[in-house]
Amino acid sequence: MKKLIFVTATFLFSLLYFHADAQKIGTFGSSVTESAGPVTIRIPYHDVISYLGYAAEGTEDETRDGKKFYYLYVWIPAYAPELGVRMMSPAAKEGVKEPIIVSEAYKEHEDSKDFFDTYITLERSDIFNPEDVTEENVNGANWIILDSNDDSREMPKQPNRKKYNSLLRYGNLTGSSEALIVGLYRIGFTSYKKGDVKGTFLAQIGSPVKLDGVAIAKTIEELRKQMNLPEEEKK
Ligand SMILES: [Ca+2]
Repeated sequence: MKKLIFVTATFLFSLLYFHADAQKIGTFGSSVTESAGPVTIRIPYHDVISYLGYAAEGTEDETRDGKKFYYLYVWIPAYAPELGVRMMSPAAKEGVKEPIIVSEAYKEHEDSKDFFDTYITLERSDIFNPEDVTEENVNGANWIILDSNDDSREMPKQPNRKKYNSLLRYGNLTGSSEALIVGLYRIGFTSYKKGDVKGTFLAQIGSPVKLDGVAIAKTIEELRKQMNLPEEEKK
């Protein structure tokens, strides 16, 4: 009971905290909930990996339906019952725990106040073996959009006080849909609005089970490095 009271108090405190400062992000809760009286809390993900990035004009990976898409590649090395993906702009660092992957673009624009209305997708490729993760294969891969989200009320407000940050949970943790199989995934991020996307962002991937060997990177070269695969020969 003591633990429950503590959790409830922490939850209520975090609500106040969010209200006081929109630029902080709380723990990343899974689909599994626990009720303590009138308060229902989400059980936090066991593993959370964070990525700090910066999106700017001319750095997009692809234009889809007039929207400039940026991708983060994710290698899932073991069956995952659920994955949570959330994204906020501008990036918040306070309270974000290791492991944090800090992109070069972020390091260069760390102090930028720019932000954008985020929109995320979780996509799965037809690449299921680590050896097949090559630039050529990834460029020719077929991608299926598993889920997407524009605005989540669970996320902190943006500096303009709008709740335009994004969050999604995908999997069968609560028995609703399919689990995530081993393979290459990507998170697509863009702005709800068409046109230029500019600003810092924090992207997080949460898993309810320990996922050793999960790799997240902006490029396939970086991803291969994290997966302990040899460097590809430049053609
Ligand atoms: Ca949005």
